[in-house]
Amino acid sequence: MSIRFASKKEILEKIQLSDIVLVVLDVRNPIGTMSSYLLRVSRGKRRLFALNKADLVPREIGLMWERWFECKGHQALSISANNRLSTLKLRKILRGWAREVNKDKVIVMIAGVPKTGKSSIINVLRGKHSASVSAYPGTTGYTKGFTLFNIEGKIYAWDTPGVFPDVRDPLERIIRLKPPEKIRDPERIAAKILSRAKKFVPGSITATYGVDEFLDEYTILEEIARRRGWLEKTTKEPIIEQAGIQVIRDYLDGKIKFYVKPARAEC
Ligand SMILES: Nc1nc2c(ncn2[C@@H]2O[C@H](COP(=O)(O)OP(=O)(O)O)[C@@H](O)[C@H]2O)c(=O)[nH]1
Ligand SMILES: [Mg+2]
Repeated sequence: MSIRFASKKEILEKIQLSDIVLVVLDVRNPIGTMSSYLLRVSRGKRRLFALNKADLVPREIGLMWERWFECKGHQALSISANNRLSTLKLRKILRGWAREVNKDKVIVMIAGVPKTGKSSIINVLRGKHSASVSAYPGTTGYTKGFTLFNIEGKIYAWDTPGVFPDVRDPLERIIRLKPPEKIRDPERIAAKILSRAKKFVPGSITATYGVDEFLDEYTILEEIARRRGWLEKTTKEPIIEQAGIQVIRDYLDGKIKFYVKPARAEC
C-alpha cells in the first residue's frame, strides 16, 4: 500500500482558493513539524498556526511557543483537539476572519504535515466525528484525499492529506512517512527518539518504560524487549526491532513525554 500525500501543486492550488489557512503543527516540536513550502505559499493569507496536542506539554511550553511565533510576526494558538483546549478561541478567530471576508462561502485550508491532528481539529470544529483520524501514518482512517467540510454557517474547511515530504526535521519526516512497522531499521530511529527525549525531558524514558535512562539507547531497547517478552525463539535474545517499533508508536501516541522548548523570544 502506498500512502497518499498532498503534492505541492495540490497544496498551492487549494491555498490560492482559500481565504484562511490554518497551519497545524505539533506543539511538542513546532519547527520540526513545519513544512517550509507551506510556510512560503501561505504567506499573505489570513493565517493562524495551530499548535496542536497542547495536552501533551506543560501549559507554559504552549504559551512560550505562542509568544515565539508572535515575536516572529505570526499569529499562533496552542490548542488541543483531543482535550478541547482553546478550541473555542480558535472558533472565534475563524468566525472573526470569516466576517471580514465578503463572500457567501469562506474557505479555510487546514494544512500541515501528517499526524499533527488536522482531521481531529475539523471534527472538533464541526462538533461531530466526520473526518477520519488515524494514530499512525497510513493506518486505517488516515486522510486519503481532499474533502471540503462545512464547519458552521458560511465557513467551510478543506481536510487535506499531510504535506510531504517537506517536513523540516528529518526524524519527524521518517516517522510521519510510513506506518511504524514499515520503517527500515526501527531500532535506529527509536534510539534517536530515546536520546532526544532524554535530552529535552530528563526522566521521561524512565517514567514511560521503568528502565534506567542513563543506559545507552540500544540497551534500553533490549530492556524494553525483554520486559515485554519479545525474545528470539531459539537464542532468547531480545528483539530490539520490535522494541523500536513500539517506541516509535509511543512517540506518535504521546506516551513518551517529549517536547522542544523555543529559544528565548525577545520582541
Ligand atoms: N494527545 C493528542 N493527540 C491528538 C490531538 N489531536 C489529534 N491527536 C491524535 O493524533 C493522531 C493523528 O490525528 P489526525 O487527526 O488523524 O491527524 P492528521 O493526519 O493531521 O489528520 C490521532 O491518533 C489523534 O487522536 C491532541 O490534541 N492531543
Ligand atoms: Mg487527516
